[in-house]
Amino acid sequence: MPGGNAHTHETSDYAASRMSLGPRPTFHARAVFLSDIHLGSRDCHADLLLEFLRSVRADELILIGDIVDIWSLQRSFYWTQAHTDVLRALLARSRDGTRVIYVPGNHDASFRDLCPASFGELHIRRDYVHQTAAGLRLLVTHGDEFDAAVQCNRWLASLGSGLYDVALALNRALNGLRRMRGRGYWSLAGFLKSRIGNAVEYVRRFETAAAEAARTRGLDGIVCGHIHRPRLTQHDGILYCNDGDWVDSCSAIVEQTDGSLELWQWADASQPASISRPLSGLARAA
Ligand SMILES: [Mn+2]
Repeated sequence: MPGGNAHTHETSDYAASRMSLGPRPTFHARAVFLSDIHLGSRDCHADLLLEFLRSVRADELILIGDIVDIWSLQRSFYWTQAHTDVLRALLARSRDGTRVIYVPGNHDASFRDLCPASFGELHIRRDYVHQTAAGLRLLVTHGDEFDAAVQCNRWLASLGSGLYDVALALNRALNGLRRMRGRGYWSLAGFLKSRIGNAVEYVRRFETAAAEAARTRGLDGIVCGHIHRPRLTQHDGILYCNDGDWVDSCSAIVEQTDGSLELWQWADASQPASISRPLSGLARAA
């Protein structure tokens, strides 16, 4: 494994090479959903997230858990200036007119004890209902509450999480090589996840359980994170949005001012210099 400084250095160089291609215009969104940032973990792409935060303004910034990885910090302490900068950038938004909603996840579950609480325009909630400009009402929750619905085999699940850590370590090494050869970020973990049968079944069960939770509450859809699998789709008429993560896919769900929802992937291997790319869009009249 690379040392902490080496990793930070590489990430900074990569961000700098992208920034040198010219300033990006600031994009205005109605809402931005982010989760699974995992500050305090060496896999967090804090530099890429800072780039993203500098490029997007939103009326509402919705943080859906695992923002600070307290589990990882307890195992081994890892923190860089970029991690502090991300926290500062998120808190700064709550002071400059952005309504910030923070729904804690399982890796930052200690903050659940605070729910509900408000500090100016920073609101900490156990869950939340967001209404889009198109009138859709979406349940916002981290998603670890659906673990029970998908874990038919605990042994396989814990093996899966061990393998996932190995894939992330390989991912770091691979992207170090790609940077040396002038190539953009590419997600090995994402590639593997999309091709392993058991993972596909796991994701399907998770999505079904999540969509069902929204349906039970009489809502139009759900925005969640937790499984690090960015996706924007429908399950039997219920909208399922997963904003992915910032340890692997570097993705966000973005609501445009007209109410359409998009999944953005910030680091794009084929177009490393591009402004984030809408993968797919979906809008439905209320
Ligand atoms: Mn989680």
